[in-house]
Amino acid sequence: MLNRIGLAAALTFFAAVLLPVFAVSAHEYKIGAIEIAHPWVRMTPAGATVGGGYLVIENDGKEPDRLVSATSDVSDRVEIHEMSVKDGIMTMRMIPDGVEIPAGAKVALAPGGYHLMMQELKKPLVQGERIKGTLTFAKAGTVKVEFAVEGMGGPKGSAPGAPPMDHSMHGMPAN
Ligand SMILES: [Cu+2]
Repeated sequence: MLNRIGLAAALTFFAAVLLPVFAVSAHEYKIGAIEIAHPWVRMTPAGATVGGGYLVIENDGKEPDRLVSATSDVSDRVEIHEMSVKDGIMTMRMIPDGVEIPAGAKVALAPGGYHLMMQELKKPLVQGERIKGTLTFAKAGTVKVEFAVEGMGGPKGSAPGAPPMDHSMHGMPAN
């Protein structure tokens, strides 16, 4: 049996081992000049057919690049959407050309703005799971990523006031 000192030493050891694991939860990816921070999707209720995906993209290069497409293991396809509010009316549209990432710029796909839309979900997105997928950039190419499935409020430390986004309207094929 562990005495107190042994237990303290054991706890210190586990803290040292586990802390880097927690740090990894803010996961990042890099391809060419493009850095991708914490791709995540919001958990979905059972029966939901779409899920919203978010991430921050930084272009360290001297030329603009463009996020042109994405895939996920849990959906038939992934679309790139933009949500905006015009004259008090929320609109959502698919952006066929993708999202430009200007040279030296950081672009956030976040609730209320640009986002990825996983269409025709094959299963509910469960908080705590990771979803495998890919992101393709016009210049940098394709990078494999994992989307962390977060709770309804999104990841801790995400922009305050960002409203939970209702993607139910995307159930219509017209979207
Ligand atoms: Cu959308």
